[in-house]
Amino acid sequence: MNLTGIELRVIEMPLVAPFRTSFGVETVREAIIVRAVTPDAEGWGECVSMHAPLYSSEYVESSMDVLRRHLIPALAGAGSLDGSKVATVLEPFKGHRMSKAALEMAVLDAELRAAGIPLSRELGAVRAEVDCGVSVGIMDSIPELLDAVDGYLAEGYQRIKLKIEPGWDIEPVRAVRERFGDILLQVDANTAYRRGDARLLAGLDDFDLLLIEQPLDEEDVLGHAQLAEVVKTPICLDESIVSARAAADAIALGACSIVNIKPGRVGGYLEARRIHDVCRANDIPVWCGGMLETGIGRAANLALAALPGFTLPGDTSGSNRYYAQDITDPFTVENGVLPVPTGPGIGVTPHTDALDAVTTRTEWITF
Ligand code: SMG
Ligand code: MG
Repeated sequence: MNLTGIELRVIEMPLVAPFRTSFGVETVREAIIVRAVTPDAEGWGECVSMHAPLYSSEYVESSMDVLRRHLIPALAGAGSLDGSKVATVLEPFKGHRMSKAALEMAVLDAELRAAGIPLSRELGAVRAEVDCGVSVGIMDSIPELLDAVDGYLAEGYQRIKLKIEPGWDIEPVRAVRERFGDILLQVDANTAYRRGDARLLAGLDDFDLLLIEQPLDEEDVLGHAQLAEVVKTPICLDESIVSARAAADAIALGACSIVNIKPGRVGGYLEARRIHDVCRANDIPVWCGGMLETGIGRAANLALAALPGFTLPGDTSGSNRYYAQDITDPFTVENGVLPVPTGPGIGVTPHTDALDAVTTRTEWITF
């Protein structure tokens, strides 16, 4: 497959409500939409880096820079391309996995659309719909949190994830457990704790949580293994798992018994599938994380979440949890599930008007 060129668009989408985590408050999702143009089809990708390097080291401007200056020129010089070749061509460049993932996604989507194959089939999906959970941000008060959780449960979400940080952990978890009883409940700390917090975190064992996600620093894999000796609640890793090798190492070390898979964090959907395979071979359940994606990233995440090892509900929520107006047809949660797209490639296409309305700038790079 020969590419004609690649378009990069920076978009800004207002969130329906502020989303607060241990690393900051999001009110607008700034992201990059990638369009890979070939004579036969156009493919779409979404780069999940955020406006500031707070979740991980990447951020929108670093992604734009590395894409235009290094990654896209390397692809342009690589001759005929398909999705499976992208990671190899980009391998000499260290890091920048979210940027690489967006390019791979766009090229893979173009290839699959041209061939008429859905991404879900290409990845090995076994389900037509995906169980949905929702990630609930840190709130100003417990009553406000209980209202938010109540609303999501009424919408049918099958599990609730609470964002936690020191000072917002035991009490909100206790309040949600007491008020809503036997729901599927888990927490995510986004690296907000230190090894010395093991006793405090063990206090969460009273609440029968599915998992504690990424309590310690991204690089502190050994710390997570030590924590897992003290805390009974299963440890799930997010930020630390940047590749299939990192997953295999973390599992071997006993640092996690569950893995959150985010394609952007690991360099793409093909590496995400390899992580799924490593985890499945080790009997480690996985679930699909979220990065406040537009309908483009959401569609592809649903394809991934339909693989057999995704046995826990993910952060794949309905479009209305994020955006009043998405750039694709919205995904609507019904009976706690979202449908896996069935069309070729990622199965959705952004609406030109909606995409234009949120685009703040566009760059075109000819191959
Ligand atoms: O897409 O629903 C979503 C967000 C889910 O909590 C979520 N993501 O660490 O898992 C995580 C966070 C990272 C992004 S927070 C702005
Ligand atoms: Mg997380």
